[in-house]
Amino acid sequence: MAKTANGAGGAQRSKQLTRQQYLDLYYYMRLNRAVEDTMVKLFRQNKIVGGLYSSLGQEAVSVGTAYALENKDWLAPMIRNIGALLVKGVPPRDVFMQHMAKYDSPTKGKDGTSHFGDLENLHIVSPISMLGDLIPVMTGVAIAGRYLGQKIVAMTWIGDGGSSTGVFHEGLNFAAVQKAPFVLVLENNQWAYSTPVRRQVPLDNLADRAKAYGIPSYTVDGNDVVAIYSTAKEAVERARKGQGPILLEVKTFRRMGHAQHDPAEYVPKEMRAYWEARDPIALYEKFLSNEKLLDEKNKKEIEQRIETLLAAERDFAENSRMPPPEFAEHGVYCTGDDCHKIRPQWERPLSEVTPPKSSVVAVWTVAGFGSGKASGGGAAPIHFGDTQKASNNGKSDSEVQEAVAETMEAVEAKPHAGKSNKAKSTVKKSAKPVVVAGKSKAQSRKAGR
Ligand SMILES: Cc1ncc(C[n+]2csc(CCOP(=O)(O)OP(=O)(O)O)c2C)c(N)n1
Ligand SMILES: [Mg+2]
Repeated sequence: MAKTANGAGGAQRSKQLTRQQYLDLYYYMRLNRAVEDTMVKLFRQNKIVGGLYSSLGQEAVSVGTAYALENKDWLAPMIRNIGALLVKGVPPRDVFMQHMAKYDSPTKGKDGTSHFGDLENLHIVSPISMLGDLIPVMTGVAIAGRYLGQKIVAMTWIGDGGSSTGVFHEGLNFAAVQKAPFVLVLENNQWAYSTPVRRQVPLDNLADRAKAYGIPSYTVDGNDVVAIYSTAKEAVERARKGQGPILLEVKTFRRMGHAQHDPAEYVPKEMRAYWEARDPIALYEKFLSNEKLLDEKNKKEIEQRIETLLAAERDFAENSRMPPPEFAEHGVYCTGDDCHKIRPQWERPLSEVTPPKSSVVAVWTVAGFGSGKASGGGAAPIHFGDTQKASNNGKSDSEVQEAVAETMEAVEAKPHAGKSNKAKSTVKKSAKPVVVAGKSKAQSRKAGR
């Protein structure tokens, strides 16, 4: 599949990569796969604490896009972007320890998946589990960089499923209107959990979503690392020049289930076979050897280098201790002396649960709300599970009802500052709601009672 530019002024020839850069792309894809293979083994040995998501067959996406960034640029990975972390400089041991919840991990064992970042050095924002939320966050990072005159670009990834969230659209619109130096990679791997993409989006190309925001987009073969790199590089340079954000759709395939627990039996065999025959690493090896950039000897050297590195990184991770139990109370909520003496106060004062004064008279009321009465006539529960008789702050039930009626009268008598006469008369004309045990009188009338 060729790269298609959608509204960016036509696809341009990519800048030529040096031999070393071609080999870097190969190294990082192989490293990405080997790191994840190692983690699958750790998972089967019950050493992985959290969820384990696979990017098998999607390595070209993470590596090709992140490789287009400079050191000063920012990225925020999603669950299938371990390759991007490796390119940015995260050592494999951090990825292992993070998933094993070890004390030396970036979050010191507080998280068992990939919720970690590095704001100081590597410029990585931690993933946010709520799909799409990284889009406005990274737009903010991009705008902040521009404000500070840093000429940085921010990048994040979103799945085909995640591209249907509201925040995807809000975030991309915001990025577009702000002309943020931001690149969004839409990783279309054909599945969102067990939902095929055609069942959730009526578009052939998800890149078309960009049209709604007046920004350019590209559709690119997600298993061709050179096409991805060269397209991402164009997008990054364009964003850096101040020409605004770009959406980059990469079409690929999720070869494993959503996570380790999911055998993905819902995926048609033919579909799997089609994509397995297009393995991005095998395709790239073929390209490199055709171009005489890689021979068997180089390949062996790279394999050896990765094997040696990961053996050491895995050893380090396995030998790291688990966090001490008392560490559980550190870094959460607050660290002051009285922190952990805080006790919840479930009981709420009546004023807090009484409807606020409003210039708009309610046309219906929730039975018992603010009156201390539940619809059955008993004490209204203030919190779920709290069925004890409420004390109503020392007031009897009839006193409470009087207080509510007084409040409503006060609302009606109140001059409506800033409102037109018309608005005032509307309020005056409307029926005064009288709270009865079950429904307001207005509701009772409507119900014909
Ligand atoms: C807003 C939101 N809704 C639902 C979820 C639960 N969830 C996590 S991953 C996932 C599927 C995501 O599919 P897709 O965006 O295509 O990414 P992929 O897993 O294919 O990489 C869902 C529904 C979530 N994390 N956030
Ligand atoms: Mg998907």
